[in-house]
Amino acid sequence: MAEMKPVEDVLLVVDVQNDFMPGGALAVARGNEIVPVINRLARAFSHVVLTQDWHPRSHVSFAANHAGRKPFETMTLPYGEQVLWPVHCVQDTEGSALHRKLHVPHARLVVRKGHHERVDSYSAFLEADRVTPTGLGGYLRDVGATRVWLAGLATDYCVAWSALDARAAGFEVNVIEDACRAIDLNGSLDQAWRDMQAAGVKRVRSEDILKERETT
Ligand code: VGL
Ligand code: ZN
Repeated sequence: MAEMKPVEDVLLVVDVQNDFMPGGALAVARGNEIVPVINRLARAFSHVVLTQDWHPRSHVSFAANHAGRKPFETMTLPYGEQVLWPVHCVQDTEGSALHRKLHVPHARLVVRKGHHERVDSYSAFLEADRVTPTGLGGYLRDVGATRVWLAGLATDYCVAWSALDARAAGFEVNVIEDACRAIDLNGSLDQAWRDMQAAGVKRVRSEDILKERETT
């Protein structure tokens, strides 16, 4: 019989970057409200991983790189349907920087995704071609992680895709709903929660985790 492995928790903080904040290039409504929630959650986890959306300026997901296309339209690319976004999270710009009030000094790893010019990556695990790994799955297996807790932006894109891929990779997955905010484009938020529920992703609230994990 296989040996029982102890539960190893990792908090995965997705894309808490300036361009996703109110006033940013791809603003998520009330995205700023999650920063203090995440700071508090992070203190209850010894293992935290951050992600950054990290695009070259020539990135295929930017409407501006397709003649006659506008942001929030969709376009068929070799790997499937792609939403065309405003230019956002360009590598090493103010917009791609983490929110300056995000305070997670003990974060162990920052995963940058969406760096391939021709392929987007909402998921922190697999790029949008659905075959190219970012390496995060291997990292989490290597460090013995068994359970992943997700927070960040946006619920219905990068958080949901990461949650689904984490499940597919065999992790137990919880999305902390009040530590996330959504873009909600054409019903994408409802769809994301349906998909996550169907995949066995649990929907939890930060107060429940903090009650259990915070010591005085
Ligand atoms: C995201 C759209 C485009 C996200 C990133 O972080 O959810 N959404 N790039
Ligand atoms: Zn992006």
